[in-house]
Amino acid sequence: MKSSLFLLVSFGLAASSFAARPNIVFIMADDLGWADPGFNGGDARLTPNIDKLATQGTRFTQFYMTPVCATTRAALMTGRYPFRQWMDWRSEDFGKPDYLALLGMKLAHLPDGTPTRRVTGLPAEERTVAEALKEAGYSTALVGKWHLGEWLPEQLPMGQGFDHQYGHYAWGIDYNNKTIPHNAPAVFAVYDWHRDQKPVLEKGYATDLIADEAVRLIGLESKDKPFFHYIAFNAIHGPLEEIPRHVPELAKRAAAIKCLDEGLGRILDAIEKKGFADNTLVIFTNDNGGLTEEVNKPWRGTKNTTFEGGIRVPFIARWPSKVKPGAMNDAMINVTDLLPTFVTIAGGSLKQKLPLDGMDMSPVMLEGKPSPRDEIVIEVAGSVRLPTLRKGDFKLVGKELFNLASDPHEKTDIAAQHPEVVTQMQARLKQIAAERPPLGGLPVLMDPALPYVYGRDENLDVPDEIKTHVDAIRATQPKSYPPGTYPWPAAPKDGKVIYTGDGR
Ligand SMILES: [Ca+2]
Repeated sequence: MKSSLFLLVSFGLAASSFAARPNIVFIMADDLGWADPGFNGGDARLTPNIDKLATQGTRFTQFYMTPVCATTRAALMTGRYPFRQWMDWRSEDFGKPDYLALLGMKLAHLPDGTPTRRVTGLPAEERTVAEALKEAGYSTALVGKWHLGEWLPEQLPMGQGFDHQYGHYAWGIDYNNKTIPHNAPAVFAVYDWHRDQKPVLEKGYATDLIADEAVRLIGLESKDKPFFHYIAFNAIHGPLEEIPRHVPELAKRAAAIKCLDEGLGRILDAIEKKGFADNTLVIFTNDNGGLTEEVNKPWRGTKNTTFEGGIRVPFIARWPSKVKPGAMNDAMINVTDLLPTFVTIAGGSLKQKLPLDGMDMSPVMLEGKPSPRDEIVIEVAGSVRLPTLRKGDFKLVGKELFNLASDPHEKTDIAAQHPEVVTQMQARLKQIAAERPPLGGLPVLMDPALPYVYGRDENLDVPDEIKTHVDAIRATQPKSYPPGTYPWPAAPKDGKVIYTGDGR
């Protein structure tokens, strides 16, 4: 009696104060290919830490992100499909004439006639995973890339539930000089490196700095309060550069992967040293497929397509004694499922005004239960990519139908053999697309059209050293482009996109 009471009490204590509220460290790479980690056939010399993590946790082999950076981040933050906030469009697309033309829109102009970008971002009324975890008593931090709005304070990380912010707001930073070509309407450098939403001029390689900050923040945490750290490496998004410490052994892309892996290793060491490892859910994944089919082998497609190679990503979850080590699990999971899963694991509330598309996958991750999901809405009409729906084993990509059970590499279009399936899936996509809200007039314009620094308020008072830094970079940039040509890849057409540069 005495011993069973003791057991009950000690188990109850463990459940409520410790295991029930793990820290969550969510680490995401950018534009990594499916086949880049050693465990998926990549060069194992580049990814020893990623591969080691895989042996300590479960690899979820049917985890779906979205085809591009911003859409994945919107779905991750909200647990909702990105078309619901027009987040299937990226903020920078509203400064690109060729993208705007797809919406029947033209470039906006300031009163003085200067062409500029219409401001978009994740709407403030969305409840983010950071807000939900904060409500549940977690401290929250974003380290790295945001890409859900780069101008209005309410759309920046600290307006969306993060106690702390470090890194960049927009799509793809120069790893060393921390500027981004501001493609609205032309390409000029804008400074995009911030700590707690103040611009900071820092030397160093972005991947190393992101890892440094992640390590520093882990060092500041205690066992008294659970934490959610979202670590969004910009690696291995372009522009890729030579890394002095890896020259001449590694080419640019391989070096970027190696540095990412080194950063991950340092973060895991910090978690271990601080004694957090047993009570921390660590996830490593990637935001969308790589730029070429070669790096996404064996899947068809690339980033910015809805084929498997564009959306199916490596995903490892480690939580000692909770998530099975060294295992593989092919349960179907979507990025929208992360918010309800994290909030459930954290003992938080899923009651919210805006309905979730995501489902709680904690029974899948922790108990090996089957996935409750048999459908993923990948794209709907109004996106620049093909409307795409996964339903059971079937996947409709535009007009083509595939059976992923018998044809996982999407080689054979079977639409003609299954007209009734196509009709049903098209009807479902049409029904969901009707839930897309009106875009509205997007009346807020980026003013000035070419800021020194992203962040409307930050740009009001830019330190001179940053202005000098940006001016020096702009002096090296082209002043104009031939009429009708753009310094970014053309908008996707008929589901196809060709990457010629750094993966915008
Ligand atoms: Ca990306």
